[in-house]
Amino acid sequence: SFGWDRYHSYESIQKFIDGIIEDHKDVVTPFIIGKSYEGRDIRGIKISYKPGNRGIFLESNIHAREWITSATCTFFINELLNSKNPEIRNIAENVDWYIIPVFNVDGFIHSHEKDRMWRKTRQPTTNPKCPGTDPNRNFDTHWSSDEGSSGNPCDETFRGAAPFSEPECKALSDYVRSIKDNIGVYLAYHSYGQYILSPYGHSKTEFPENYDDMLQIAKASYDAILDQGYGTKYRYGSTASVLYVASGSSVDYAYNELDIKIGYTFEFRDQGRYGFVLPSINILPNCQETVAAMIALVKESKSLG
Ligand code: 0X9
Ligand code: ZN
Repeated sequence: SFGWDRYHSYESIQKFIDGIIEDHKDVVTPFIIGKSYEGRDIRGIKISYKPGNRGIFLESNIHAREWITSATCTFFINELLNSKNPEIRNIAENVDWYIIPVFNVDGFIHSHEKDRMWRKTRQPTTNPKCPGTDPNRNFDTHWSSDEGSSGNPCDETFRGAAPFSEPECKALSDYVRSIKDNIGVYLAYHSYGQYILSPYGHSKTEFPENYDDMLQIAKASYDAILDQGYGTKYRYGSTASVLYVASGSSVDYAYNELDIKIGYTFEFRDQGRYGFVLPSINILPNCQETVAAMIALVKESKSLG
């Protein structure tokens, strides 16, 4: 059966999602944003307990090898629907959650079946030896900025031949645009490094006009993670100032082009000892820390209005 003691295959995660949809028909609505390059459906679920809630959008596993992200995302879904903890009930019932547990489906399967360290999509490029584009550099915002992405198909941060050359990214953009008036927060789950990153990714010297608000919310999440008692320390701030320059990401796209004015990239455990190949003993603690971070994030962003 499905559990959080190990990592699961794509098929197993799909079955988990099917079960969730079946068991919670009254509050869960499945959606499909489109198809991957290899023709698979990119699936998500909307969790809504009542009309009129503001929405939070959450994508996970845009990078194929970051398995801890979909493990944590499925745990979070399960908590939203089944937990009796009043703080979790509060964020489940007073927010509309739009969640895509495995965004880069082709890459995820490739990472499971062929190459554990695969990051990108699977669409061919101009170089037959180097397929795949970094989907988190393919969004149409500061897309050609040289420092924040690569023009070389053999690089891990290849931006693609054009903005939205990847059907997955185009589908995500179209879908989020269609619901953007309901969305107050855009979240992306990544690993690793233990960071809570806000826009911008494209510049170290420019900051969003509401950067202070985003720092305040990030700090609340940081505190909540530390409070879990595992000694897990995150760092927070803008992507470019605390991590590195990265342009054309989904979170920056949502911020700059879709007017979703709160956005974070969560970089989960660890800080490099195991990196992307995080031992499964970490899954549950990472899940607990993330649920605490989500509770704090919702609370703090509400207090800002
Ligand atoms: O480089 C990335 O895409 C992310 N790090 S990762 O190691 N998971 O690949 C950071 C994304 C930063 N996000 C923004 N530019 N907003
Ligand atoms: Zn990533």
